[in-house]
Amino acid sequence: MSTAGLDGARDLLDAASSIVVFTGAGMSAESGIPTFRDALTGMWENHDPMTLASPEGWANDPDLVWAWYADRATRVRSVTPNAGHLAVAELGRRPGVTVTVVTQNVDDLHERAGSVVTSHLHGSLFAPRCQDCGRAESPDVAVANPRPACPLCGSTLRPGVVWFGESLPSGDWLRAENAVGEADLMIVVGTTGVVYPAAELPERAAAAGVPVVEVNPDSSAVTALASVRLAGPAAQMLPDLLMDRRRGVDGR
Ligand code: BJW
Ligand code: ZN
Repeated sequence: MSTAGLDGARDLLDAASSIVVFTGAGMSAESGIPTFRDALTGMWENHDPMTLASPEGWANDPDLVWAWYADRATRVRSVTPNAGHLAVAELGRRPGVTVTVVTQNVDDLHERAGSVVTSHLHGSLFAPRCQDCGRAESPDVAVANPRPACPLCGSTLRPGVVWFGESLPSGDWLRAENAVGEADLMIVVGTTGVVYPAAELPERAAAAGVPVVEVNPDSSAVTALASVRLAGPAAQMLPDLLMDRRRGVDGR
């Protein structure tokens, strides 16, 4: 690991042609979405997100768990992408580079900033489905509380997210694995890097000799794998990383 900073990261970016941007909750923090491990705010502060985000939590109290997700979906709808999301989208429009966005986040802020998201590894707040027949419901249903019954079979709808112990959506996972296998640079933004199998992705890149740039104000499990760490918030560091380095000199 080194801390060569912005110059080192820009050199890696200039040399790269196939970039995976792998994001976690810190990516959306400056949009006003609490990170997963900071999620104990307001009326939810007496609840453990690790319990709410589990099949056991759902089985114990689906009304409570649904209300938590409806509240989070409502909050996401009320905020906007931050400068970090916009920088990732801009990177995706750069000629000569392929950018694959792989996110653990269940919000839609990358899409609303203009990125195509290749993998939502942990699902989406806006993809409720029937827990029995699997019928997909409209995104608007995600903010309804109490939850309506499945119009097809009358059973219970559930949030379209991936809980602990559940498998990741296979297409999303395969596309992420393939992109990492072909990448020559990985940018990891705002994740503690402890939830598997997602956390394998930067491990695989580093093991294959692919440079990893980490953007995170705090150190994480990714830090030891990173060639460069940009120790700051995503909404500041990502636009700085993409800025033409001459701009700082000649003011263009
Ligand atoms: C900033 C910032 C700023 C702040 N700018 N940065 C033992 C060993 C290994 C694995 C396991 C194990 N025991 C069990 C497992 C498997 C388990 C797992 O990994 N557990 C670990 C916790 C140990 N994994 C699973 O169960 C997965 N499925 C699976 O393995 O299937 C196979 C299987 C089947 C059957 C049985 C067993 C296995 C599924 C994992 C699903 C994770 N789901 C969640 C909830 C999604 C829905 C919801 O949102 O409610 O996904 S958990 C939660 O963690 C969420 C996140 O996507 C994920 C990762 O969190 P993330 O993004 O890292 O966020 P934070 O909050 O932790 O960190 C924020 C970071 O941002 C920090 O670093 C800050 O510093 C930084 N930051 N501000 C930049 N402005
Ligand atoms: Zn149904």
